[in-house]
Amino acid sequence: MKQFLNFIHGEFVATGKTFPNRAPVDNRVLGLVHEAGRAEVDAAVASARAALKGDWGRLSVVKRVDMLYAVADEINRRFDDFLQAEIADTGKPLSLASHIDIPRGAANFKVFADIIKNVPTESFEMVTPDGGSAINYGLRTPLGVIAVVCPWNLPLLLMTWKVGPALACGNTVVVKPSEETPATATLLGEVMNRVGVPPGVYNVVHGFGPASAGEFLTRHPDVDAITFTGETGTGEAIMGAAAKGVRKVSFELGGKNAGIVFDDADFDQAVAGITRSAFENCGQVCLGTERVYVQRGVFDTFVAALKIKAEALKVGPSEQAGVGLGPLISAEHRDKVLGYYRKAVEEGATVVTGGGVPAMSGALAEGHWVQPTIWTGLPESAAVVREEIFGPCVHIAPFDTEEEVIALANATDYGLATTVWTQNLGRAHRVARQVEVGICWINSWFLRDLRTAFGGAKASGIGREGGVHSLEFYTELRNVCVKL
Ligand code: NAD
Ligand code: 6OD
Repeated sequence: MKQFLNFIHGEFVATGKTFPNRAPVDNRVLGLVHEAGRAEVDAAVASARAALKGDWGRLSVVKRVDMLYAVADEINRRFDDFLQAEIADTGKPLSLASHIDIPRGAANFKVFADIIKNVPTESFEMVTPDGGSAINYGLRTPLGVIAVVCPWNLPLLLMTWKVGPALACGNTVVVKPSEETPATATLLGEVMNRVGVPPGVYNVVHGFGPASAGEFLTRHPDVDAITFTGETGTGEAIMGAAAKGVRKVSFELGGKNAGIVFDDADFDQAVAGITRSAFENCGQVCLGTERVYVQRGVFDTFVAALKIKAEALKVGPSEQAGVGLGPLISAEHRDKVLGYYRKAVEEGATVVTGGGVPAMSGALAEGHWVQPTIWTGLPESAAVVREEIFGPCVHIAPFDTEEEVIALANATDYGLATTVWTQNLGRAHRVARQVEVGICWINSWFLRDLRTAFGGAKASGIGREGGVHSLEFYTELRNVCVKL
């Protein structure tokens, strides 16, 4: 039986306590995860602290950058190992993991290595009271030991999105992957050792949130900052932990994202775009669209076209040719999503398509499958229109005017992302200015330039990462004033 071990001070560490890691496609046990207790979390944090004061802390930026390039190259050399680990843990289609998850896992190291090498700090010259002068310049110093707490939907991508810049800035990290997806974070430990990253720079502790590794780590007094991706409620708990010691936080949280389709949109492009934003990764993308608003003139044709697309999605295991939809991550999550499917009907929805569980044969019948689902006819107050479901489902409602749809899109506590479909340039810019979100895509979705600001407004997050914004979070900016 495969063992998923903690990675502490460059070594793989077993503990006396394990829990099973299950495959979403058929619920079989993939291996046993060794849960870290307080002792392992203490050891990981102490090792990370020591590395800051040791070889890693003394490394020049140029050498650090070379090492991060080597990490990226080694991920690419072991591409298939990462791919197999990720699809086993998540059940997502191989085509998706091989085009997005694993390449981004490598790119997250290269991009931030380039940014730390190339982005300057500020400098000001001043006249001093004695008529002389002084210069000021900014110096970026590492924050220290960073706790990185991750979700299960894009495990390698979202973890390295934080580990890449944290290490580029000279910090050390202790990662707590999701209990559902321990594999790729563990595998990255092998990569770190292979390319010579000093022990303690990258550590992994496995386990759950409350009363487990997640809480032990985020409450640890020797952790300097916490970067977290996950549910808004978990963010609230972690923020409470971070208050003790006034630690810095960066939060990427939940969403209830709107898709807006105007009647002047390129219709086929809009249908294809919303198909992706609603159903990719089986709807388990924080940026995904769960509320679609379509201008009344094209409403009926849009609903019919999206129905055809949803019904054409092939549901199946990762490696089967043509598969577009995998399972949900766990039995618990499937039950939650199916609970919303029932609630939609109770609240009076018209089920355009889906709403249940697809028939799967053999061992796959034990997997966590649900049908891609489209509803219409619900009021804005309905639970499935208000609450984040994180499944392959959308509610579609008609609208008449630009002002009306902006108000509808903004009528939520969340503020992560919006996708807007229109060929009217002026309208596109007007809407982008008024939607209360961190990311607004026009005629596109999940198109990523890693130099840009990424994060959520309102209950969808605190802070921005990406490009210089990551440097702002992962460093302490010191002003040095030199009297000349
Ligand atoms: P989650 O909040 O349940 O868990 C995320 C991580 O936090 C896991 O590693 C978990 O073990 C840990 N955790 C849970 N409770 C904790 C606690 N009290 N203290 C410390 N750690 C704790 O989220 P999830 O179910 O893994 O992921 C799905 C959620 O993540 C959705 O809400 C989704 O919108 C959100 N998400 C947001 C983004 C973004 O960029 N905004 C990206 C991906 C996912
Ligand atoms: O692309 C990224 O950098 C990113 N953080 C994506 C988040 C996706 C959420 O599920």
